[in-house]
Amino acid sequence: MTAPGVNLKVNGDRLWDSLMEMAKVGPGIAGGNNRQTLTDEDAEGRALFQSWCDNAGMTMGVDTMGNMFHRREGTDPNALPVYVGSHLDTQPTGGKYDGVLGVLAGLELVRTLNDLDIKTKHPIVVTNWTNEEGTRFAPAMLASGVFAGVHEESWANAREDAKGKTFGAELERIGWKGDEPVGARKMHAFFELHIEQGPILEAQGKDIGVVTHGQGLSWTQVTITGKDSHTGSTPMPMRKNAGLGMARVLEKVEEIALSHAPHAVGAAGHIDIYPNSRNVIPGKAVFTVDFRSPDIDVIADMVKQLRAAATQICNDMGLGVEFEVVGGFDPITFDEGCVTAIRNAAERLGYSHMDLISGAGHDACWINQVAPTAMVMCPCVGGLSHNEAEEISKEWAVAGTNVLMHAVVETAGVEG
Ligand code: HGY
Ligand code: MN
Ligand code: MN
Repeated sequence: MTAPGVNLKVNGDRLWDSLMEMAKVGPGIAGGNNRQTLTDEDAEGRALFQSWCDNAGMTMGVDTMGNMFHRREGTDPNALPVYVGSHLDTQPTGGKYDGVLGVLAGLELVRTLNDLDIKTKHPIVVTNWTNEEGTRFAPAMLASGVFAGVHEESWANAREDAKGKTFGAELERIGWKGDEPVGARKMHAFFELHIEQGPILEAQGKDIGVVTHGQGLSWTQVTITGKDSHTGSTPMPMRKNAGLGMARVLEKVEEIALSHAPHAVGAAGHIDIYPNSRNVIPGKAVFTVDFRSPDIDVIADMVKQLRAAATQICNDMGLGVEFEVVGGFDPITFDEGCVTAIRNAAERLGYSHMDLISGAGHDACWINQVAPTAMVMCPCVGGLSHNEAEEISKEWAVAGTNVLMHAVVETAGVEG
C-alpha cells in the first residue's frame, strides 16, 4: 500500500485535551489515576470514550468480555479491518497515559482522517481491551488473552478480586458485558501505541520506539504457612513466622534476577500478610513473584531457582509452602511487516527512533498470536510508570500518534 504524505499529522491539542479529560475520570490521590477495571470509574471512562467515538461517526460493538470495538468504515466493507488500541483501565496508583494514550491516539487518528475526508480501503477499528492491568483480577491482559484463545472465557469470568467478587459478575454489574462472541472478530493487522514505561528512549534521546519484541513474564503466587502466635510471649525458637519466611524468599528473588543480569528482572509487587495484626506472629504470607526476560530459558531457570530456594527456606524454618502459576506469557516477536510500517513511518516523519524490546506486557503481546501485530512506543519522563507521577510530553504523545496513524493508514490503504 502507498504511504501517506508527510503532511498527514494529527491535531495535537485535541489529543492532549482528550487525555486530560479522560484523566479526570477515576482520579488518584497524587495527580494520576485509580480507574481499576470493572469499577464504576471504569464504566464512566468507557461511556466517555464511547461518546467521543459516536461523535466521530464510528459504530460500536462489545464482546462478552467487555472489549470495546469502534469501527470507521472503509471503502471495501468486506476487507478485514485494521485494529488499533490499548486499554483504559489503570493501576490503583496509575498514571494518566499507560494504556490511555494508545486508545485515545486511535480515536485521534480517526478524527484526523474525518477532518481531511481521507478514506481507507480497509475499515479501521479503535479498541479498548478489558482488564489489561490484571491488578484487580489476575492475570494481566485477561480479556485480550481470551480474545486470542489463550484463556478459557469461563475461567476468566470466575477470576476473583481481593473481596471475592468475580470478573463476570462485575462486568454484568457495570453493564458492559456485550453480546459479540469474544474472539470472533478477524483482523487484517493490529497496532498499539504505548508509553515505554522504562528509561531507554529518554536516555537515548529518541522520540519513537519501534518495538520488535516483547519480553516474557511469569507470575508465581507463593503461599507460606506458619502459626499465628503472640509476639510477646512466644519464645523465639518456638515461632513459625511466615512473614520472616517471606522476607528471606524475597531476598532470594532479588539474587535470582541479578544472577541473570542484565536481561532479567524480578520482584514481588503483591504481598498479603495474615492476620496483619501488630502483636501477632504472621501465620500466613501470600505474595506473587514477577519474573521477566526476553529469553524463555532464563524465565524457566528463575522460576526453578525460586521454587528450590523457597522450599529449602521453609523446610529449614518448619514452614509450609505452596506455589501457583497465576499468569505468564512467552517472549514474543512482532510481525516484520507491521514493524517495518512503523519504522518507515518514523523515518518518513523525521522522528528519531530506535528498535526496542518491550519490558512491560501489553494486549498486543496476545493479539500477536491471532493477527499481524506491532507496537510504537514513546518515552516517559524518567522511565517512570505504574506511579501517579507518570509523565510524558505533548510532543512525545503527538509524535507517537503520528507514527501510529501513518502505519495504520499505510496498512489500511488510502483510497481516492
Ligand atoms: O504487567 C505488565 O507488564 C502490564 O503493565 N500489565
Ligand atoms: Mn499498559
Ligand atoms: Mn500498566
